[in-house]
Amino acid sequence: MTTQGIPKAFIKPAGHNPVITSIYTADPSAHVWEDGRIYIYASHDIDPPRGCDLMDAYHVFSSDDLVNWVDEGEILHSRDVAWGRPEGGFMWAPDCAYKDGTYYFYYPHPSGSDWNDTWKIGVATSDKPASGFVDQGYIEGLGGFAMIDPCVFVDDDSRAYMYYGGGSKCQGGELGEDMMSIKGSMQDMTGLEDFHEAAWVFKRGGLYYLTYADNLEDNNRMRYATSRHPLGPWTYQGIFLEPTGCSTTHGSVVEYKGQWYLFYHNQDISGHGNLRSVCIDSLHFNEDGTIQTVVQTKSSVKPVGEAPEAEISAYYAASVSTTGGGAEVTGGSGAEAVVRGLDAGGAYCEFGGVDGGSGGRAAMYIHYSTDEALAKLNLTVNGHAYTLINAPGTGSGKEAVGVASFTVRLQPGTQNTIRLTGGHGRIAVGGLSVSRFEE
Ligand code: FUB
Repeated sequence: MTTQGIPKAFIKPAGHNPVITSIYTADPSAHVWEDGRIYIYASHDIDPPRGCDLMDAYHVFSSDDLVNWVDEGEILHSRDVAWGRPEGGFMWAPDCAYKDGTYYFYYPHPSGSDWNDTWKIGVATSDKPASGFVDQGYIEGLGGFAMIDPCVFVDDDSRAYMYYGGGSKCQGGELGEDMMSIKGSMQDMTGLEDFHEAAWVFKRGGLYYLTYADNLEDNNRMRYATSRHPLGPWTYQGIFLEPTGCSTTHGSVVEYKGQWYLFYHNQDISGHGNLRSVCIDSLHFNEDGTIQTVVQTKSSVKPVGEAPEAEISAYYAASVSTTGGGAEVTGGSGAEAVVRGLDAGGAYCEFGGVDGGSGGRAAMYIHYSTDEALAKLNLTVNGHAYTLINAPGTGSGKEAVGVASFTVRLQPGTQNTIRLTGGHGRIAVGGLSVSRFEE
């Protein structure tokens, strides 16, 4: 094992859509918090896909420049929800709000095996934006229809409003001071045309906007309506995101560093409607406050400001001693060494003695190359198998210029073992950078 030759931080030269590539993420709710960073709260599609029922957990991603995103790790899993569906899964589109030092994470989840009739809005809280969330139960007294896709909007006067809905019905109501109860009752949001799901509310220049997915079969679009009051009545305004190629659509509109953006998902990496990926594009308003149709780009948005380089705690280079089960090392014994043959059964690349510091979250940056359009790796940490990690194509060059990242929890000390096995396609692994989070 070596900690020599730590590669320079891997800043992407320009933006790309999708912006999150290492795992499949959907339903992005973006927020700018007091630390000036922007955070995406996303749901997680499970590979291989099987509908939306297996969606098991949420990840948070943060950025200073909209181009370089840090996977902050998993913040809540269905197994952490004591009141939840016994079989787990169904961790659908979430949102997060901040009030008086506490982050409130809202997520839809069924409380029973009969998932479609038992939706609840769960709440988990933390004093940090991207870790430490603990489930607090669900909001009592709601029910009666598909209560999915909660969105919480906190107004300038600190009053907070919750919206949710699926199956053509959208409701909104004011949250109590505790952010976990409803003042009065939820009411129907009127004036929306062809509402399907994915409500999102924001405010600009005194005008409230409610965006949502419509019902266009297998090709949902995003529509919006406006109002002078956070709970409507709403005036329908039109479509502002045409089909993305994915059967579902879901997004959030946010201002960051003086410009407006739409966060949404598509299926460009996978070609599969249940393996979605988060994208960002610019959003522009007309002088009368209406929204221009968002242009979906491959290049995403330009970086806004400087992003600090990733701080790498240690780098573990691939070598003969990291190789097993029939995998082989090529490229010599130095920084150019790569482990190949991981696509063969039983082959692996294993980094032992990985330093977890005092224990806790650490980002794994896997340096790789692949001439496949999309290769995949299995990541196992201390015997625990995580999700498949995507490794998008890097071309036929031999250098490990690709970086796939995933944040896990490490044990304190140097007894951590990270094992990579093939998940799909030819892939060469050059090394592993580990970046521990300061908790
Ligand atoms: O991701 C699961 C569901 O698909 C969401 O709750 C909907 O908005 C749709 O994106």
